[in-house]
Amino acid sequence: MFWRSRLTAFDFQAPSFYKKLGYVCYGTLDDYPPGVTVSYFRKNLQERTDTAMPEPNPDYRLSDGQIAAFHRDGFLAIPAITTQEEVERLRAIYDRLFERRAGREEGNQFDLAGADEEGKEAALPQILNPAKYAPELKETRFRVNALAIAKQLLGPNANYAGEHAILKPARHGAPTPWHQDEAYWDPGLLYHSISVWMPLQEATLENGCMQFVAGSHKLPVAPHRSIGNDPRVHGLEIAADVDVSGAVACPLPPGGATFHLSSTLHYAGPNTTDTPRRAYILGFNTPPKPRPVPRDFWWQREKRTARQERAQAARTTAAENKPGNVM
Ligand SMILES: O=C(O)CCC(=O)C(=O)O
Repeated sequence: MFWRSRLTAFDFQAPSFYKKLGYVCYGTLDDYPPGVTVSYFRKNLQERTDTAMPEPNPDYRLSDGQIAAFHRDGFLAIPAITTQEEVERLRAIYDRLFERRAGREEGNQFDLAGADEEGKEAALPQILNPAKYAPELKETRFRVNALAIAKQLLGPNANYAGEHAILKPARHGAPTPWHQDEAYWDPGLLYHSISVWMPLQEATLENGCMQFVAGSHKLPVAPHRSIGNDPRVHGLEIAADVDVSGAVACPLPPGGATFHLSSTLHYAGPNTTDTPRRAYILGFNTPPKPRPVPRDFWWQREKRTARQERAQAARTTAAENKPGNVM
């Protein structure tokens, strides 16, 4: 979209200054007032999709260049996907969910990078499906704009596929090791899927911004294992020799976003700063299809986590408490 800017400048207002800024003079009036020339300028202003603070906009558009870069590299970063007002509101909800340990009993809040023992501070706390515990998260500009972008990147059938929140506590938030998201998922399915990662404060190299290996989305899913090769840990790390020397770090302002495919190799460093690093992540996909030849993700069978145990116990209690269930 173009906007037209117009301005008027007298001689003593240095019209040459406006020419340097790209304004075109389309007329002058001499002796107005006597002895003074007035110049009329205009300029077309192009809306900047890279810095606009988007309102909820189901028609939000990436540029052709951004879409091509995403398909070439397997990731993309933009400086704004929602407003600063919304970031502040989300940050308050986010902190409340972690403080009250929302989802812990159901196995939906746990330590992604540790054995998740009760009473031990988590190194990398994660909440799966935070909107289950704060339904207001379903009504955000972030969600509307992320879906609009997902449709451009994956096609019109793309839809919401889940969400999570990963907190790196101040000073001791653990790194999120190099991994491909698909290593967590069903090895029998063919995915066409993206994650939209939004920081709720500035994301920097020092507090754990996202980093990606460009082009890695074209590689198959590499062997993974639980972090530290400890099957009690939910989080995965790549267990193959991969070259990450050319990784691209994506620092972002609050409310910016990165997009990556489920096979793109990525990492986020530890948080060495005095403030928490909060990331809120939405997933989108087109309906997954069965793979002609299923893969073997043996690392999934090895896991024995406290989170799985809590989830199983919660399912058993729910089944026992179902109306009509006589013990
Ligand atoms: O926020 C992080 O530390 C890592 C996020 C991540 O791995 C993801 O969104 O896939």
